[in-house]
Amino acid sequence: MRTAPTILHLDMDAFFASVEQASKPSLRGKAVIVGGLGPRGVVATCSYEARVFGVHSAMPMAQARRLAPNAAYLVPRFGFYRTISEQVMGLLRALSPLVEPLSLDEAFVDLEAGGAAWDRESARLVGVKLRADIRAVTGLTGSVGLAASKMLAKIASEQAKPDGLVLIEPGTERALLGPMPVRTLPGVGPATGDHLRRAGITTVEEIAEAGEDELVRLLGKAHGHALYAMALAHDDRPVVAERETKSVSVEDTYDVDIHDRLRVGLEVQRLADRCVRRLRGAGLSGRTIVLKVRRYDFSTLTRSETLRGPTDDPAVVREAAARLLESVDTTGGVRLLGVGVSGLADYTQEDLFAQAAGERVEGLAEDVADEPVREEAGPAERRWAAGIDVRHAEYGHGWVQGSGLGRVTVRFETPDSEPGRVRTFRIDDPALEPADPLPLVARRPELQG
Ligand code: TTP
Ligand code: MG
Ligand code: MG
Repeated sequence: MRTAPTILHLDMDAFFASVEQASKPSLRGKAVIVGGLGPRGVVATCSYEARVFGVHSAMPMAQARRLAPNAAYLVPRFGFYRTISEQVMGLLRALSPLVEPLSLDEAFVDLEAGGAAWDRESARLVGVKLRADIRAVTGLTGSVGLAASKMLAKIASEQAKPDGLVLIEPGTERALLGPMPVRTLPGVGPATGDHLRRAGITTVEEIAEAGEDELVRLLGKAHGHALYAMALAHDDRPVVAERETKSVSVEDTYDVDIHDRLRVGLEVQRLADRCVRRLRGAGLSGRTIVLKVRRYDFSTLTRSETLRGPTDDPAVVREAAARLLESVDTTGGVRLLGVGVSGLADYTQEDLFAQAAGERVEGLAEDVADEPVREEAGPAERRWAAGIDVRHAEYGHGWVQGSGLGRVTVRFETPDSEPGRVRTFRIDDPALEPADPLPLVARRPELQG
């Protein structure tokens, strides 16, 4: 293991919600909840102001509404989050050729590989400057962890949240980890945590004390061995640059459209198995399960579900694909089916046990606009989903605050305006149309690569 804290972990603070607050001045400092707003929707994330009410990611939206009835509830704008993510990742790539993104808002950077830092002081300076640059370019805050290993860098950024920087001095790792709950370690989810607790192990120090043999007995060879090493703060995993393969997928086109719903289901199961064989063959696991369906009329749609952590378990992929299929109308026949896994990782970061036991977090289909029409939401209401950008011929740029009963309420404001005024229109008002998001920060030429 290296001796200098030159592995950096960045994670943006309340990412989706912070982007919404930066876009919408009236929401700054307020409880903002982003997620699926339908009856079975879940919270993608919420602002720190909403977290004090107990709201958190993956919570059913109905429960969030009970806890924080006065919060702003918005649908996610994935395309825009991706744009912001690319800006952030660009800043990281300027630091080192070794940048390993873990999600839209999170990445490891090996600062030594790029010569950006070689010791404690140079690493800290890079972290401080990075946070300032992120703020200048995106208007958002991200938290930075610095340590001599990936595991500790990630723990450090978690401690730094929100809007901070924590550097873990090499040599202090074990003392720091000792009193922490076992759940702090990568690979320990709720199920493994329970399993360890029943064996009387609740802290990292107790894992170290139990010894490797006991861990292997409790958790099996691979998991036990890995966990014991982590508890001793041994983590030699290198930062690996973004892999070429972004997803592993398989698909089949049918000579004759498939009409039988049962048969469609069986095909999806078969494709899921084939996809997992490919995934395993490449030594990968993935977090997002994608189902692709092309219908008789060539209309093609994709549905996706994001698990709490990467998986290569065929049962998990099969189940997710089957769930996704439930939301797709196949009347009229199906011409092509595909199953894919993206969000790839080399190892299963989260809880293997839990996933096999079917515990998971249902993510959001990325194509929200493409979701099946829900009973209480007609096409017009969905067109004017809360949070999306609009433009009015007379009043300019704004966002939908809410809609219903044939009306849509729009707040007219832009990222660099004062909090704006609200106006209500008929949903078919010809002067109102959907718009693209506006940049969060007015372009500053000296900061653009
Ligand atoms: P996180 O980094 O886990 O959370 P966060 O950035 O919202 O908050 P924190 O300050 O604690 O880091 O996730 C990044 C984004 O990914 C998050 O803003 C929304 C999305 N997301 C989901 O859609 N579903 C989920 O279950 C989680 C955890 C995140
Ligand atoms: Mg985050
Ligand atoms: Mg994150």
